[in-house]
Amino acid sequence: MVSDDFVVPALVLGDSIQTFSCHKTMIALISGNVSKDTQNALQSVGWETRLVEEMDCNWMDAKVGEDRNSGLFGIPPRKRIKGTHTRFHAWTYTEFSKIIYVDADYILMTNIDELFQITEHFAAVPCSRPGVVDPCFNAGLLVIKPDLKTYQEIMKLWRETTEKDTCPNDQVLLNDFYTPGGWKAIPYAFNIRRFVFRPLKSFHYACCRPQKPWIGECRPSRKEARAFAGPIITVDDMALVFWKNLYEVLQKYDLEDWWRSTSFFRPTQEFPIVSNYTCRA
Ligand SMILES: [Mn+2]
Repeated sequence: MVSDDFVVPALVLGDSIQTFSCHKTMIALISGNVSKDTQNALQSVGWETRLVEEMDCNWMDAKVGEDRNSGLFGIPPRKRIKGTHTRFHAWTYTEFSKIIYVDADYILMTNIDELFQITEHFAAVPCSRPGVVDPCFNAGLLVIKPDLKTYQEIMKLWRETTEKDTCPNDQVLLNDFYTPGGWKAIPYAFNIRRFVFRPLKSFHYACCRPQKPWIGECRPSRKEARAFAGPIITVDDMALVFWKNLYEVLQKYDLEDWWRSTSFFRPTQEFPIVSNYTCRA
């Protein structure tokens, strides 16, 4: 996390890990821009916060001493997502034999501890749904064997690619590093995006369907969210699941006062007299 924006999904994620996993070591990588209040909120659901250097294409451009947006594969500055490469720090945590890295916008729907049993050094979930041939993996869930040499090689490839042309985003870079044949593909159920798939072991609120619930214009009232008991048919139902979980988290970890002090709190939507949750298709 490189700002306070992703604290909301990180709380829901943390609670889902506490609920389903037998492994309770949860580390949130945070940059110096994350406020103390946000850190406290993260810690209250069980995250250990580790302060790390924020890394992204702007960071690398500064290192090579030039702006590489204009390269053949250049990403316009507005399209660059801040802090994306910060996840690379996970490779340096060699005190662990295995790490499951997940984005903050990911939640568990069941236990996924079996991923710790993977013997390969690196595993991920294909970019596209089963049946679509797409030789790429999504970087939102990565099973990593931490290794300093690998970390240095990834950083070297990043720098060289940037110097040659332009800064690749983190997912493109990792695909370049591990492809072909360098990654173990794990089932789609471990990183489901954009549609509802079974088994629903997890869900990743990746760009853009459904819209990331915590930044969307609409949200269900607390009453509506609490009343939702399934079934999960569409991605809109997954947005409802998100809110149901978040409202529960605020109670369970005593975060209500914190929530009300943030810009995320929208009383007219959360406690409406008449329901105005019209976002569901
Ligand atoms: Mn994501």
